[in-house]
This record gives sequence, structure tokens and C-alpha cells, in this order.
Amino acid sequence: MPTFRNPVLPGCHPDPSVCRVGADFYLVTSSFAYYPGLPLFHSRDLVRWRQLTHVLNRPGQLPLHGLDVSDGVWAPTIRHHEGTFYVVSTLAVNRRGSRTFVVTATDPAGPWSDPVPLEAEGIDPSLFFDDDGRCWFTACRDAPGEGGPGELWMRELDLERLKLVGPTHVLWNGAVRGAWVEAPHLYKRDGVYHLIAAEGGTERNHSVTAARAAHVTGPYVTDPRSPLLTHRHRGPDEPVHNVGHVDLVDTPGGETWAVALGVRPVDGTHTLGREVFLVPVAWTAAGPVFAPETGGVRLSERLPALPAAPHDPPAPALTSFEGAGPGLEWSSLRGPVDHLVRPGADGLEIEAAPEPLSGTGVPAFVGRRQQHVRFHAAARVRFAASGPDEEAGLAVFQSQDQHAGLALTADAAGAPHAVLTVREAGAGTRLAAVPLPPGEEVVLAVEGDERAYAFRVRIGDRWTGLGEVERALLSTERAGGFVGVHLGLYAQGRGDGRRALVRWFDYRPLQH
Ligand code: 6LW
Repeated sequence: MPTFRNPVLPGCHPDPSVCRVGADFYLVTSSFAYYPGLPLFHSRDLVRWRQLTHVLNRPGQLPLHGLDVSDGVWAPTIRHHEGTFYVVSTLAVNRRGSRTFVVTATDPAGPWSDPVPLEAEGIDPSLFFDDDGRCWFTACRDAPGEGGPGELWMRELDLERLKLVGPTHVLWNGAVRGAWVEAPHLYKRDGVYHLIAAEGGTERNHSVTAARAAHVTGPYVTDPRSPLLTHRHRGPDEPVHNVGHVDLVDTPGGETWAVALGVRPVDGTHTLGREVFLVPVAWTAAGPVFAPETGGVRLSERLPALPAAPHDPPAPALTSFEGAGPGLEWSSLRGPVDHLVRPGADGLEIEAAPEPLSGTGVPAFVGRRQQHVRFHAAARVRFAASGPDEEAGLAVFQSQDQHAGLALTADAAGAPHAVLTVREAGAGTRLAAVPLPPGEEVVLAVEGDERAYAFRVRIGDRWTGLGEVERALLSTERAGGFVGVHLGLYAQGRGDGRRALVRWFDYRPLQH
């Protein structure tokens, strides 16, 4: 039987939502405080995804300044109705929904509208278009009193005015009721409304639960089979954990598949973030059955019965920045950096700006996701620092409080050095320093595996090791939060126009 490898989107791509128009599938994921926001992908076979754009890609659309990297844009839903694409999502501040919005487009590649605010409490908004053309908005919020701790609620969305109208319907408090009923999506099958949700939180107790109703506004009755999908009961040898937050899509041939988030821990911790897994679904009289053959999310799964995609997406390769800027896989933190990171004829010019990686502003930083536990990343960098307060190089970035960097800097006498620093729980430590010949362009490299990130610098054709940072230090379990590691290029300094030059960046998975 032909198979594919899960995850279908490796690296930090949490909270996937999917829809289909004809033969085309579209998928969006959370982006947190990374900019641009809400990456949008296209596929014909559900397995190979190519990024088309970001839904939020204009400055000023949402205020991300000052946010923890794990706040920001959370858990979008994408739907298509009568020629219009809709994405609903929330801006989270201090781990709570602060503003909910909807954006629309006729072409998923954009342009997307500016966010239209919706008067909605909570997080994880979704839309359901009923057969009669009415659109229902659902989300989750804290529940008052006895019913809690969380509740799923619904209001009608007026599609003309993009405004929530009519009464609020409280739909359901969850099946497990332990923690956080969230990520609701509503589907209609054979006249029955199926409300699918996540419960237990997005960590080890994550699960998929369900309720059903004969009318769209309820009453919703718990599906007694809940949880319908979870790996919470599996042991440490299980390769995929934290499974949940599903969205369902039907293929033209009548199959149903779910996209789910999951993580691949190594010795109990994961660094890649929550990734997108594809799971088969069978509809029965009792409701959806997830992964009917195995009951779980597998690294190798049978292929959807869809026409094969014409070609594989290009393998990760060396990115030359000579005359070209960073592509769609690159992000900055909390806002655009066009004024700080500019493509030039010789490479990417990064201005040594005062905002540090450890702050909550917009540092001179661009990063791409770490997508493989074993990988090699390197960049050819030139930077003439005049003192220890100026540095530029390669960052392994989990959060503003937890990251490592291999940078070019200078000592107090102005002599150039390469330094390895690590920051944990907000405190920075210099692990190693090696002197460099003045004016030399060097290659900064990091290699990761199950145990550690190892840093090296190449001067001429000679490699020098600077040391290692334990892998778990940059894991979500150690750092907290909702994101995975990004590999970045950055510069920091006095903001006096001094720049680093990055000729190329190379990212490659290494063989197991
Ligand atoms: C997401 C929610 C969640 O909105 O994490 O704990 C949030 N669960 O479903 C951020 O990914």
C-alpha cells in the first residue's frame, strides 16, 4: 500500500485548519508573534504542501509589538463559501484572546482584506456554513460557575456586514471537562451537526472530543466515545504525542481526512514545535472514527486516494542572498524588518540595531523553522564589530528568554572574536570565544541532533568548534510557550548604520 510520511508540515506549524475548493486544498496555521502572520499553504494531495502567502502580510494589520513570542496570532480557521475565502483568528495577549477578527479574499494567494474585528470573547474561532447559507461563528471561552471550566459558544455571522448578530448560544462544556475545551469546528453529515473539539490542553493530555445535535444551535449531546483521538495514554516510546486540534476535510472522491497537531518528543522534550499530521477518518453511524485501522497518528500512513502531485516540493537547499531577499519561509519577530534587513548585491545586509533578541520589540532578525531533529545550518557572514556591544550571526531561537547564538563581535580592545552565548530563563552566559583574523568573512554553523546543538566557525578552510548547547534547553518543555525553534540571522548594536553581510544560508536535514 502506498504510504506517506507524517508530519506533512514539519517544524512549528500549530493549530492547522484546512478547506477544499474543487481539487485544491488550503491550509493555515498559527504564527504567534512571528511576522508575517498566518502562513497559508496549498496542496492537491494533502501530503505535499507549498506555501502560497501569508494571510496577514502588511505592516500595522495587528499590533505584535511587546508580545511574548508565544502570544500573537493563534489558531485560525479557513473556510470557503460562494467564491470568498474566510479566515478567522485571534490576537492573544498574556495567553488570552484579546481581539478576534475575520479576513477575506477571493484569491487565497491574496490580497487578503485588513482584519475586521468581531465582538467575540475567547480563542479558537471557527466558521460553519450551513446548507441554508447561514454562517455560524463558534469559539471557546472560560465558563462561569458550575458548567466550566470552559465552554464552546456560537453566534451567527452576518456575511454582508461581517458582524456577529443574534443571540449567543452556549453549545457544550466538553466531554472530559478536565481542562480547556477548545478548538471547536462544526460539520454537518447526513443531517447531523457534529461539534469536534480539543480537550486537555495542547500538551501531553491533548485529545479530540465530540458532541452532536439535530439542530445547529443545539442541544449538543456528548459523543460517549470521547476522546475520539488521543495519545495521552501512550508511553514514552510512542513517537508522536500531544495529538489534537483537528480540522476535517472531504476529498472529491469522498474520503475524509483530518489535519491534527502533534509533536515528536525525544527523551520527553521537543524542540520542533507542534507539527501538522494527516490522519484518515471514517464516518460511521456513531460519528467520525479517527485512524480507523490503528486508532492513532502514525509516522507512516496510507496515502489519500488523490491524484499524485506532479512533483515533490524542492528539498531544502543553500539560499544565496546575493541579489535576493529571504523567501516565504522566513519570518521576523513582531513586525516587518525591511528597514533593518535588506537584500543587496553581495548578500543580505542586516543592520546592527539596538533591539536585542531578548526583548519584546522588533530585533534585526529573520529566521526559518527548524524542521528536523538532525540538521545542519550554516551562514557565510561578514561583520566588523568595534566592541562587545555589537554582534551579528546565527541564532537558535526558541523564545526571547531561551536562545543560543554564535556571533561575530569584538572584545573591549576591538579585536574580532566569534562567541557562543546561551540565554536561559532570561539570563545570558557566554560559553566560548575564539579570536578571528581582522576583516575575515567566516562561516558560522550549527548542527543539531537528539542530544545537542553543536556550534562551529570556519575561518579560511579550518573549522573550530565552540561548544554545545543541550537540545532540551531549547525545548518547549523547558522554555514553556507554544512555538518551536527557529534558526535565524541577526545583528545587534548601536543602531549607527553598521551592518552585517550574509552571503548565503544553508539548511539541510541530516540522515538518521
Ligand atoms: C491555541 C489553543 C491552544 O489557540 O493553544 O492549548 C493555543 N491550546 O487551541 C495556541 O496554539
